[in-house]
Amino acid sequence: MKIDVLTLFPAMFAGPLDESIIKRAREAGLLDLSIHQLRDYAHDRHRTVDDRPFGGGPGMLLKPEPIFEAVESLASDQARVVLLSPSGRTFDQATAQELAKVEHLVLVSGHYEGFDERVRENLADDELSIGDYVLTNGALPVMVVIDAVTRLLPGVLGDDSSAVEESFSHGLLEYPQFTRPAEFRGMKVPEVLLSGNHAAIAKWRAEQARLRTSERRPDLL
Ligand code: JF5
Repeated sequence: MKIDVLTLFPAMFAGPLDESIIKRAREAGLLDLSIHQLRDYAHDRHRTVDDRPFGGGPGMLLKPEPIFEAVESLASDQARVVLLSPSGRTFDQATAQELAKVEHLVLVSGHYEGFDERVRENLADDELSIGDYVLTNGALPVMVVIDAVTRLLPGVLGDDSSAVEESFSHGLLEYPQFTRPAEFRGMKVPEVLLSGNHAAIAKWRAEQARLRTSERRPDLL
């Protein structure tokens, strides 16, 4: 998969995407990632990327011209162009799976009060939020999407981790898990997990997953 990122803060991307599984995916040629400075597509003396909103109001907006020029120069015909901002629909695992099927993604990081509406209406295919909070810019949300999508690309995860994916996809939170020692500072592992009774263990885990989900994430039930 090819991913192009448009951002005012390319330096934020050095580090998180150069470690662990994403690093290996890039080295293996499974992910071809390029980070582009949006300001490089502004051609006035000060390389202006923002301006004040028509009609007044607080803050600045990203101007349409640099974003249009950048996306038009980067996007192939089969590219999916996605904006990241708090106004998007909420990114989730199902969306990650959809995006993982696409050949080419162009991810545009929001900033300031956001995008000129014409970017949304005539350039972007989709607008995603990673949750109901406000960040200083969309670089972290872009990295979240890259991470969630890349681990779903064929060949990126080993077989062990793929199994974890399966257990998450039953739609409940994970049941409590323990490893050795069986007792640590007086804190004991539940007896059933040491019993060797596989039917009882499966029943306990199912109950615990359901209980935890109803307490923490009733919206998932
Ligand atoms: C941003 C205008 C983009 O804050 C976010 C965000 C939160 N969830 N998902 C994205 O993005 C930065 C802020 C203001 C556009």
